Amino acid sequence: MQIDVFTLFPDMFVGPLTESIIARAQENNLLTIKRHNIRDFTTDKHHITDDTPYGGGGGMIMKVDPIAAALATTLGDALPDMPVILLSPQGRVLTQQVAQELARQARLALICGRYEGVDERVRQLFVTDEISIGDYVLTGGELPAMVLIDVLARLIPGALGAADAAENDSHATGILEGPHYTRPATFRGLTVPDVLTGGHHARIQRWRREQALRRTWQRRPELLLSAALDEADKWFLMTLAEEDAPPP
Ligand code: 4GX
Repeated sequence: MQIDVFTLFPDMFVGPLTESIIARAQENNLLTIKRHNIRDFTTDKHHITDDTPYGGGGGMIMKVDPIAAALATTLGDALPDMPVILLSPQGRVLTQQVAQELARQARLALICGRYEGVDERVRQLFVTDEISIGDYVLTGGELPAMVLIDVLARLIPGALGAADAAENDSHATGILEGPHYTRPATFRGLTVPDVLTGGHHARIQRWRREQALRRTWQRRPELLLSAALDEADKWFLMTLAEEDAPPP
């Protein structure tokens, strides 16, 4: 997968994308991330990338012409038929399902806005999809772009180690994960549940499933409405409904 990022702050991407799984995916040529500084595509003496809004009011708007030049120069013939994603609070909210849909693409362009946003003609001419990482306000689209890259990177076949497969993730399965333990067996008087040290694989599997269902019922009950549940899951949830009151 190749991701072209258009930003006024390309250096922000260095740390998060040069460590761990994303670094390894790039070294193994599973992922290529190209950063483009929108300011490099200005043609005026002062390299201006923003301007005041028509109609007045506060704030600054990113100009369309540097963004247009950056996209045309960098993407060239690929531009008309590749996804161009604007990160913004007005976009559809990123979920694991949205990520799985985007992960099918071989190439993506991400536009990171700053200030009050971008001239509407950026959307009209270039943007094919608009994504929000959640309902809160950030200072720019760079962190959202990095979140999206991170989510996509671990969905690329071969990017994760054999141990962690993306299929078993919380949110890929539709419910939350339950508790995990590793050594030591006792820490500050807190012990590992006996079932996990008993070596009975089927019992361990069932216990983990029930812990996951209990945690989902307690913390995110709405997820259970769309989760894939079998008869055993439903029976277990019936017993929970009697003991634990769901949150308001
Ligand atoms: N999920 N922000 C973008 C400027 C902006 C506004 C409109 C383009 C269009 C955000 C989020 C987010 C703040 C990043 C406003 N750029 N982006 N920025 N939440 O809050 O994606």
